[in-house]
Amino acid sequence: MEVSVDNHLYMLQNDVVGGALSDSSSDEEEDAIIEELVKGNTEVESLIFDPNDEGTSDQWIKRNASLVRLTGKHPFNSEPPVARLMEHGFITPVPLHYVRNHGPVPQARWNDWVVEVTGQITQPTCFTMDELARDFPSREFPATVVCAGNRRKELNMVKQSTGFHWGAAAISTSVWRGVPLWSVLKRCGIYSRSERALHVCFEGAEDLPGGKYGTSIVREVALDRSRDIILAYMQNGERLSPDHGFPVRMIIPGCVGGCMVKWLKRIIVTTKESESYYHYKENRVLPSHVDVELANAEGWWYKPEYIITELNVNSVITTPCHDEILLINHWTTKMPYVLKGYAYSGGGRKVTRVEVTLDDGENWKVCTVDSAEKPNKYGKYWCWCFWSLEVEVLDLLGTKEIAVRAWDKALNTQPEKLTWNVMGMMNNCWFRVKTNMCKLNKDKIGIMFKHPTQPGPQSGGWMEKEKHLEKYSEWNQIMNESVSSIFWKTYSTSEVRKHNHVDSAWIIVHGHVYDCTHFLNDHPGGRESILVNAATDCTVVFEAIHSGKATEILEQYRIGELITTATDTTI
Ligand code: HEM
Ligand SMILES: Nc1nc2c(c(=O)[nH]1)N[C@H]1C(S)=C(S)[C@@H](COP(=O)(O)O)O[C@H]1N2
Ligand SMILES: [Mo]
Repeated sequence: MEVSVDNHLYMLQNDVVGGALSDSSSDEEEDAIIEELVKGNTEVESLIFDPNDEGTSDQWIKRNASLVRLTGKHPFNSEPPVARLMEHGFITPVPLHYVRNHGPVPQARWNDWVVEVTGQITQPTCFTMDELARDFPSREFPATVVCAGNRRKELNMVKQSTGFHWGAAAISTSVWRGVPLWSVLKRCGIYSRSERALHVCFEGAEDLPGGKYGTSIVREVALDRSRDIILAYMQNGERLSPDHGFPVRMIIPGCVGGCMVKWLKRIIVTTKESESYYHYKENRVLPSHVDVELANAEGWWYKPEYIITELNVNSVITTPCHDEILLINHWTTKMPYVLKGYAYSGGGRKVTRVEVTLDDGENWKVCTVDSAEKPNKYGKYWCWCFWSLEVEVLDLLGTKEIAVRAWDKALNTQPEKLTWNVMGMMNNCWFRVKTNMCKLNKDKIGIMFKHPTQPGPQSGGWMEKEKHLEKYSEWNQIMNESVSSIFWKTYSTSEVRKHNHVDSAWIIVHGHVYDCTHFLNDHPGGRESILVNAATDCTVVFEAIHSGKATEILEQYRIGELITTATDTTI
């Protein structure tokens, strides 16, 4: 029953999108259709002042409460529940768009924002927002934004990387409007054939622990009209929202989200690539044997060949969803079941094939692929697509695992096994959903589906179970705790609670007490992320964010053990 209702919705959605944006429709028709899609979508996802933002520098921003927070209260990094993301189909409502913020959101105003274009150009210029919006022709088109860390939690289950736990929903699609980058650079007189001006750097507005957020692309890419690179000031028909870069951000279709600088303040044309800390320390895939120490010792961060620009081909199963139960009985075994998900690739390469295996790669079934967008005039595709495959419930009964892989126009496909890398980037191994038989009651059985992970601190994926079994036994843990309380000073919860400010910031992790005061200014996540959690137990969120390296550093700040007494808990 549930299966068929769900299918029906999906069909409706794709009829509208697929039919509407097919090759035959005119530009006006397309505009009208995009408008309809956007309108239908934004109304259903509400925005509120989230209590989680209270006391942080983002408390002025309204957000959607269903987003899953991946780094605690602050900074705001979140993804939508994947089922909810898929419900909306091709265009993601802005409130549900995943968010990746390295720090506080700048409180910007349209009227006094300027974008400075500077460096190796003949006419350095500062543009106001009105000038950008009025004095240049604009382009509007749908483009999918994906974080290079999408699906990182699967890698983290093998070994924690330096990145936090993205699930499979660090991806969203919007209709963006903005000024083509080439036209801005041309207006400012970028040298046409010069050895000097090789890179175009972008810089954001926030002050972060590592300085300004910034990255760069090479001049040829920046000026390549087939790439549709824009300075975007509208998303889904409205001005940008604070979390997505208001008033203006870069959109570099087909590339990783990390290239698309938000709250854009400066464009610098230079002989050298971006010198931002974030350009070097993020958005790279280093070889598997390289950890933080080796990367520092041997300068791996600075080897240009490991930088990520274009997205790789990827696909994910979204139906069945995690923990979905499919009832098995005399009738249902003969019924069809429709597997579904999304797929994308980078560089404008179309997803040309999606395949599902029910026997660990022995045989592959070819899925139906719905590419809702029309390619640009250079034949490039900037958006995700949706795939589906009808199987019989009986087929699902006979398998332990459903896996998916996609192919793109260049015949790139996804690897069977994951490739661990220190920053946990670009995971695109086959997405595997496990099936478990379960007894629902005396005479009812079902298949329960398990996704590899659940995003952020949420537990439940099949990879997490495997990891948990490997970890120390409960007995060891109890022993450790009782032994350490003999050697360490002990503190009550009410004592710890007093240390919640800049001059004394304590935290509790796994029942140990840490004084982080002297680490505040060195913290790669910023001092605010510790301060908003000071004096509380942040075990779950600490574990979900940090690498082994961070755990080592944390130990230097241990001052004692927490004791919980009956009186304490009633305070
Ligand atoms: C003394 C205590 C702490 C230490 C030693 C520490 C250490 C680190 C380190 C080394 C990183 C870089 C990533 C990595 O190597 O894992 C990091 C990032 C981060 N930490 Fe902490 N941390 C501490 C406490 C906290 C607390 C209490 C929170 C909040 C619950 C927090 C939130 C974050 C965030 C949000 C990031 C940034 C993640 C990103 O933007 O990529 N940290 N921390
Ligand atoms: N100024 C600035 N730009 C930024 C970031 C940031 O923290 N600051 N994060 C980057 C990363 S890593 C990603 S994945 C995308 C996310 O865009 P979104 O939050 O609109 O989804 O923005 C990029 N641009
Ligand atoms: Mo990202």
